[in-house]
Amino acid sequence: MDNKRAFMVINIMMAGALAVLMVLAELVQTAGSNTSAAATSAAATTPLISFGGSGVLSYMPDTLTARVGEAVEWRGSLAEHPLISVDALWQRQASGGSFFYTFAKPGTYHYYCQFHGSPTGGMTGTVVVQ
Ligand SMILES: [Cu+2]
Repeated sequence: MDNKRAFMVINIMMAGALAVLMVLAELVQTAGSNTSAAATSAAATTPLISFGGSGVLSYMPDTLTARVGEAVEWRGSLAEHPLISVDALWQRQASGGSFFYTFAKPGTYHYYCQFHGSPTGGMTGTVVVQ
């Protein structure tokens, strides 16, 4: 095989490999979008706020939208981060790893960590109920 022919063979092989890669990338993308769609619908059924992981003094997400009559879950160490409602809907919840609250009326509800926040700042969060 001369150099010219060898070069052509390599080119054809590269084109084939590229086509395979493009098909694989499309498959991965499709699988990825299916996974995120499933995660989105799961999040829609269980509004979740997590907090206090790895020394992070914030709530994730810091603003959550929920529906009237839907239970919202706060998941984290309530002993290290007692949860206080600014509107006095609930007070310190020091037991267990989760706190659930169902909002009965639409509105904007603010809350904070007793140790690392206050009604006006620090470790705070908001639930918007529609
Ligand atoms: Cu805290």
